[in-house]
Amino acid sequence: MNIREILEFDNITIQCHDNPDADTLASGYALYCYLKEHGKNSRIIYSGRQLISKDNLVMFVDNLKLPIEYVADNTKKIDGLLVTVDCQYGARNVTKFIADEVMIIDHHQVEITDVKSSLIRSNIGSCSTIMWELLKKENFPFGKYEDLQTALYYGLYTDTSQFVDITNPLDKDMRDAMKFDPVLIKRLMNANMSVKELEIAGLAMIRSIVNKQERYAVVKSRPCDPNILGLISDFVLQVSDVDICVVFNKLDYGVKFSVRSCIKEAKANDVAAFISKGIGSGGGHISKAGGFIDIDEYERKYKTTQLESYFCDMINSYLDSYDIIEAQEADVNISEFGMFQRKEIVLGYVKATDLFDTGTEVVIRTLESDINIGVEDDMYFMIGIKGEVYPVRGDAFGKRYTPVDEPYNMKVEYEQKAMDVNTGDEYLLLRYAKSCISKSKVPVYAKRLTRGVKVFTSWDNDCYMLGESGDYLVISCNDLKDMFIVDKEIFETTYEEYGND
Ligand SMILES: [Mn+2]
Repeated sequence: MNIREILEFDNITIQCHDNPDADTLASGYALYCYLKEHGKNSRIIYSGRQLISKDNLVMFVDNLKLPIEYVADNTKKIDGLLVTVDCQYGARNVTKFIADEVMIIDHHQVEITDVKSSLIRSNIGSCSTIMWELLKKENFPFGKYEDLQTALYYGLYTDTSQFVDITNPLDKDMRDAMKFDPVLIKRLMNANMSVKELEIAGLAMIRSIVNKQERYAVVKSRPCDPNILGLISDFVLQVSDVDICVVFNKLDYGVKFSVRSCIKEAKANDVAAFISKGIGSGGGHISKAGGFIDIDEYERKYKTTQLESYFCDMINSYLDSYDIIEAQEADVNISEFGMFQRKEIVLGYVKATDLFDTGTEVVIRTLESDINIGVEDDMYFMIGIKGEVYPVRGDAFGKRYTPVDEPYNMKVEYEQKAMDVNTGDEYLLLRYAKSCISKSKVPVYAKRLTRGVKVFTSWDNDCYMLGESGDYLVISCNDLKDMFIVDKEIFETTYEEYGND
């Protein structure tokens, strides 16, 4: 779907989901501004049983002068094009209007498949982010629309529990690019909770389940704005018997949950991914994360199991599923390992000082994560076969790789970039990357994991590397303390049995 298609219509109606939130309002407003810029008139509507009443949303609509209309009667046909934003035409959470043509722009799980003009990107944190990218591609003059930047920023903020649940780099790009009104954003952030939600939070905490033995808590809340879940879990994590906390509630379209962890043996984002595996999505940061469970998938798999028991079972199972290895102290039985060597593979590289001065603080953004690093002389940014980027320092580059004078190309979902933290200058790494061939025939010990493992490596004792069953534990033959996890797919394409020429 191309956003330009919309310009072919003369009558355009933008519809937000019922009981609108900031993300659907901001997305609708973005499309409205785009059409206005192209001299088109459009209207933004919503329907459903309730008028917008939450303080932060009323403030949002009033301050940004959002031209939104409430349409209670859905029996009148809509002339021209109807675009549903942050929701899917025909889905439960949006009142259905009959229209000549229909289009969908959304970021939830795909629910509706019979609308041809659909752009649904389920791995993006907010629909505001999708709108931002669509408009950016059309060279939309964001500078002329400061209110819109504030709206999109707040749309992402509320949809990702205050940026905590962000996993996609595109969301980070939007967050970093918006020149928002700090005074309004601060007021909105402090009008987050209604008195009713304060009560809901209090009641939820009274009924929390605490497992003192395993040191976790599970809290069920009545329906409320999803970001209230994060506030409750921040609070409950401060209980001395609690190291991991999960707070959840059931909404019309699924179960939202928030995860907090204060121990290095369990990353909150891993716990969130574990809980939602196969039936939803979850992720975020090491200490704060969140996720979503699709209620239909859940019921198909777990029938009538109470959600409280499900969450407790999943946390117990998570805590049981991984062995923990401290590389510094580990005494590994090498006889269970095979000997392997790296194959000659082509990788990409960029010499860091070709882009930045020595000492520059840089963030490298990839699909997987943000890496903060200080540029050193003789530092190279390596681009691996799955698009991962990692630094190689000192003389290691010359020892391990032979440069070839060819550009390096690969297909990626998100183009990795390096950004100067202070100036904001950014470089898409693939545009500068050249090829090199790994020449290491140095043997390593490796073993296929039959169970999950968390390895605290000798160079990072605070943050484990996670290995699932099927991945490989690799140990340097020269240094038995030098051990790490290699992803199954990467291992099988980049390693071979030792002695193979
Ligand atoms: Mn949304």
